[in-house]
Amino acid sequence: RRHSTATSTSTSTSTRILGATFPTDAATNLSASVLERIPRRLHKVPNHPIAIIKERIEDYFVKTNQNYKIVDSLSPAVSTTQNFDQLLFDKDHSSRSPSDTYYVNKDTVLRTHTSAHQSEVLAGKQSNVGYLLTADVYRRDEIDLSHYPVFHQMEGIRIFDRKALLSESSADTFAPLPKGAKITDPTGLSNPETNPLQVAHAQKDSELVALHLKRALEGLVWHLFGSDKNLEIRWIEAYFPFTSPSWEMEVMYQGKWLELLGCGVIQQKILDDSGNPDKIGWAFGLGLERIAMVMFGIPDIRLFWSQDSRFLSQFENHTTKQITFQPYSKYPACYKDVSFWCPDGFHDNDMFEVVRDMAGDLAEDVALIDTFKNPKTGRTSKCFRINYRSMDRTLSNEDVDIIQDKVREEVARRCGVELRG
Ligand code: FA5
Ligand code: MG
Repeated sequence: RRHSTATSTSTSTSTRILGATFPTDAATNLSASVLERIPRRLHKVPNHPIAIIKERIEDYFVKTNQNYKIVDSLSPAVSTTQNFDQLLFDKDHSSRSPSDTYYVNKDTVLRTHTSAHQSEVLAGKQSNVGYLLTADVYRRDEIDLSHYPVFHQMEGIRIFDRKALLSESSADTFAPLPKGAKITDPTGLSNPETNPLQVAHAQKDSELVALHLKRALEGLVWHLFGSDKNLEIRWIEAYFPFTSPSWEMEVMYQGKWLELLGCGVIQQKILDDSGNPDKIGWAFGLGLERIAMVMFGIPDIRLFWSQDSRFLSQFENHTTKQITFQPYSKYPACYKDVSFWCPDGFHDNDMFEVVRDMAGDLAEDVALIDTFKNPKTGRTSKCFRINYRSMDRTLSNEDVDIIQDKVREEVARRCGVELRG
């Protein structure tokens, strides 16, 4: 595995992340393009669309109960114990794979979700009702208009005293939903086969918590999108190792169902292990980019990282007017293909990462357009099409050729592929 050497704060034996030093080892798979994003903390940049959505969600929850604790400054470097084990992920769960997760070293990862902080914040007890935690999260993933290796999540947790569940849960004040609100929920409050209650929970307690959770999140969506009279939302069953029962909420956006969040009743073991055996509660995790793209009509996830005032200035008056993003340009795109024979263990995400490092935000999309297996040798060849487009200038064919050559060289060097043609 390669080491991170590309920022001034990294050497081949250690990496600095927000002032802390971590030794690197054979598990390290950080890339320069990802390390550069860590100090940006878009959720704390005034008038940035990610920060605007964060504040609107915080306002809503603090109105339902003023005791939520706000957390938004934790480092993204967390232990594998925090990111996976404390959340009851199996030892061989696929999201632990280095093709999906950035490893700082074998024991430390860049958090893949805000849930990584559940045990530590719950053990801290600074708030006895719950918290709202916003952070940048990191995943090795595909490249297109709605996927980026760094994005932002908000995690919400609400816990109740098990003995006072009824009174504590009814003390929260939810704004009524508008008449005619279009909400579809075929999932109910649990399903013994596909979405079970926990053995640790009485049915009526789990149902009360689930009802409170769904009511809180339906109210949230109407708080955020209430001016859209055609808004439609639906609930579907989901699975997470750290909640049961679990759900996802989707909204209808541009003719398709788009997943906004995952949620559920917190696994009692997590509350027990963090010193809260007398509590019961719910958790949700939502994607802030997803909401901002729907709410402001932002068409491309790369735009959130733009420092161009033609992007940022459009959000300055957000408290006084409703904002619809006006695209300021769509410069021409240029695509280039690269084909190669894959070695054993090659993962498409390894290729995507090379493109991120060599092309940065000039890569708009990378698509696998052809796979061929040679019947005689058993070797597999893949062809990827990289679509290049700048958000602020026209790229010349020569500019793109230079980047494409670097991509070819680097995918051969790092991934050990054999280039064709
Ligand atoms: C999680 O990350 C869970 N931790 C959520 C959770 C928290 C469930 C607490 C239960 C209790 P998931 O991987 O589905 O789940 O991501 C949650 C949300 O993050 C998604 O619904 C989506 O809005 C957003 N999201 C996920 N992947 C991406 C991505 N590549 N780009 C942008 N947003 C994403
Ligand atoms: Mg999901």
